[in-house]
Amino acid sequence: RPPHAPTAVLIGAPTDVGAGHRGASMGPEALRVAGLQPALESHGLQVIDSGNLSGPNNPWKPPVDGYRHLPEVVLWNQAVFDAVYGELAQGRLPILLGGDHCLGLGSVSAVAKHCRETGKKLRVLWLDAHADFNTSELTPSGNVHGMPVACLCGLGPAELTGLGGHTPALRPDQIRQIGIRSVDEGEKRLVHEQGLEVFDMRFIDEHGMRHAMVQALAGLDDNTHLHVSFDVDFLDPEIAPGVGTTIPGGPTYREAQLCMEMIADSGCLGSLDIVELNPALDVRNKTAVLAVDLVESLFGKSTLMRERDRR
Ligand code: EXY
Ligand code: MN
Ligand code: MN
Ligand code: MN
Repeated sequence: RPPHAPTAVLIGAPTDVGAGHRGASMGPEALRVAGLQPALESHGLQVIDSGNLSGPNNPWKPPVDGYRHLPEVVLWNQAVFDAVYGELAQGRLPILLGGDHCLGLGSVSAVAKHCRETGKKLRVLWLDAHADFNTSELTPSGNVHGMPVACLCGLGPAELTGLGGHTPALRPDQIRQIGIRSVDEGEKRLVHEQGLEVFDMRFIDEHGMRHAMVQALAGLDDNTHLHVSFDVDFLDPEIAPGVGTTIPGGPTYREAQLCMEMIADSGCLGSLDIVELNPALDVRNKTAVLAVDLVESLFGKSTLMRERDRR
């Protein structure tokens, strides 16, 4: 690692308040048990584990006005926002350990505010089986983990869209979605309407992960902050069963590794979410171990040489 590599900080957010299954609240501990910190340290990275944030319990109630647990979702996201923003302000690289993907809202809102204040460009890579672009009108479930990208683009309740004091937190052209293969009907229309750039599994089948990533990373420069929001259900359920919403036909082990390796090669990674890991549905913590393995690649572990040294 270059000597100026920032210190990474693990931030646990043990909640499943935005999910449709219980158990993602155990994600942070499963990632620790799988050895996330020593794995990153073995690649020369400095890592601090700041422990877990706290927030309300999951009331496990039906939707109200199209949202399940909106007040609790707001409180958790405020805690995540404050923690992620605080670490970025200190020049550290925050790694959010979810928790379900509703927390991407707090995390990305903090990154967006940091970038506005420091004059950095922002690119968000959303690695997911789902587009997470529902609204209270479109959602089939009311689960807010299906809505964070829409909220970040300003479509959602003011308590969530205004988390960082600037609505919208993101423009759709700052986002690239990768691995998508499950989008609800109304959600699909909204994704097209908003012009999100989506590298879905059909694209990856036809053109390959390499080409998808070349395009998703196009235009990055030294002044770009790259945020990766890694929903573990991005991965094929054959290799990653420990998630609440398995969707078949996801990236294989090597496709996922290549995705991470190419992000590492960009040299722009500035923050990361690891979300939706559900140890209650896992098999001997193997999905957590796989997530750690992939995150090592994201931070520069590679079998032989990095792309820039290859030439
Ligand atoms: N689209 C479905 C919904 O909105 O209920 C499923 C969303 C699952 C979201 C997951 C975690 O990325
Ligand atoms: Mn910074
Ligand atoms: Mn997601
Ligand atoms: Mn997902």
